[in-house]
Amino acid sequence: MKSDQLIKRAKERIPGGVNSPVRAFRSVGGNPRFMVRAAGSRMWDVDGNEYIDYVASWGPMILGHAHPKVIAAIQKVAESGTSFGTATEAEVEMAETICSMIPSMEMVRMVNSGTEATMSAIRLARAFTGRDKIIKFEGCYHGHGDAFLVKAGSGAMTFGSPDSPGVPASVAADTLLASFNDLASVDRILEENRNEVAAVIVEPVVGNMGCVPPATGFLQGLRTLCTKYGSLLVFDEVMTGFRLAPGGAQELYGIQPDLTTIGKVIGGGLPVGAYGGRKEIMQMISPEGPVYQAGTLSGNPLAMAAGLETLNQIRKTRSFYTELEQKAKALEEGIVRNIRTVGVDAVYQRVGSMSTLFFTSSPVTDYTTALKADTKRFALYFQEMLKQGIYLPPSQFEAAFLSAAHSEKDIEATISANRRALEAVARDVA
Ligand code: KE4
Repeated sequence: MKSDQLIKRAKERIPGGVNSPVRAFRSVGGNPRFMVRAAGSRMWDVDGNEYIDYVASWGPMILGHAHPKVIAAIQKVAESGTSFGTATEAEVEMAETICSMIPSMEMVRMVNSGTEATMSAIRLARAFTGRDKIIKFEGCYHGHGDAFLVKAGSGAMTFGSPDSPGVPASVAADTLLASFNDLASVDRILEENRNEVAAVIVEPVVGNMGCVPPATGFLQGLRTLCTKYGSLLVFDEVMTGFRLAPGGAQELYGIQPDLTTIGKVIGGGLPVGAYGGRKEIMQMISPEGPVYQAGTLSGNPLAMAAGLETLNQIRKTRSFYTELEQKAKALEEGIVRNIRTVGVDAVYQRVGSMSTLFFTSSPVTDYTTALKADTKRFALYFQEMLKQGIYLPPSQFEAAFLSAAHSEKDIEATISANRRALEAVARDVA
């Protein structure tokens, strides 16, 4: 297949043949498929194979691929130039839109990736509090900034390198690790490092161990502990922002973080990230304040156009999230029915339109229970689904995403493919 020839060429010049590790199919086997086109819920590879897509470019494509209005917005703006390196009106519009949808973000700064957003948010939290340490959770992923590659999730977890070489011990020493859904672990670390922890950063709904919801009271508990110990609560909503509700997970769970990082959806598929929060904190950012952060293409016209149109499409459809929830629920009911009928050890976890099918017998609530999942069975399941034209994230430790473009027919086809794939796993186990 052309994909097989392309990966050979790619590996000559690109590490692993990919520009982001999770695309490499390393943990699921076989060669990655090279895509050439996508529209709505579908993608096509270089060999003409068609797929129903549940990666959605790892979250951004919540409207579906190549939404006509988004494409038109990019085309229109591109004709007037692609980047000026100056202030533009679209950036003001984007900032006002984000702040109106996520009220805890009184001010916001655009950057070019989720990694830049989280790196900047942590630098700002350290400056604001005058403290150096941060707390993150095992299995959470906040991009590839040095401070976060400590027991990180996503690709780092997939390839068994949660603590990447190249991160100086001195940097890693300032990153303290707590367990997700375990408030006592957070309280203990804050107490042992009293007045030294600048921030607690968390994926309010974890996507990067696979989908792991917060236990009741966990997020509120984090809010209370951060206030008690004078640490900032940073919600990393790069994945959950605008995905779970117009105001992200913080709206869904009613929690007010001090800083929030976002990305993905607000770029409509173009490179983007942003961080923001309370005005008194954000005013420390250069040139208003002394905390330096910059970016050649931050707030660039094309990403602003794609992102603004995406957000406009979401906001103009009053039933946007209700319809997404109905489809996601129907898919969940079908898959849960299949798990029961086929009788495999698998657990389906979902929040809104993000979900993961774990090959394990008990609920996944944290890093330890996530690691119990059988990645070999997941690999077999992934390949069986791929054969049937269903494109899932190629890792047990990732979330799958539904878009507004997925039809009831897509859902039915996915449920039948899931049944056959689970039967293949059951046969393999027998
Ligand atoms: P980027 O630097 O990849 O734009 O964003 C980093 C990031 C930060 N925070 C959260 C919660 C994230 O999920 C991410 C990136 N997500 C992964 C998918 N698990 C991106 C896919 C990839 O690495 O190729």
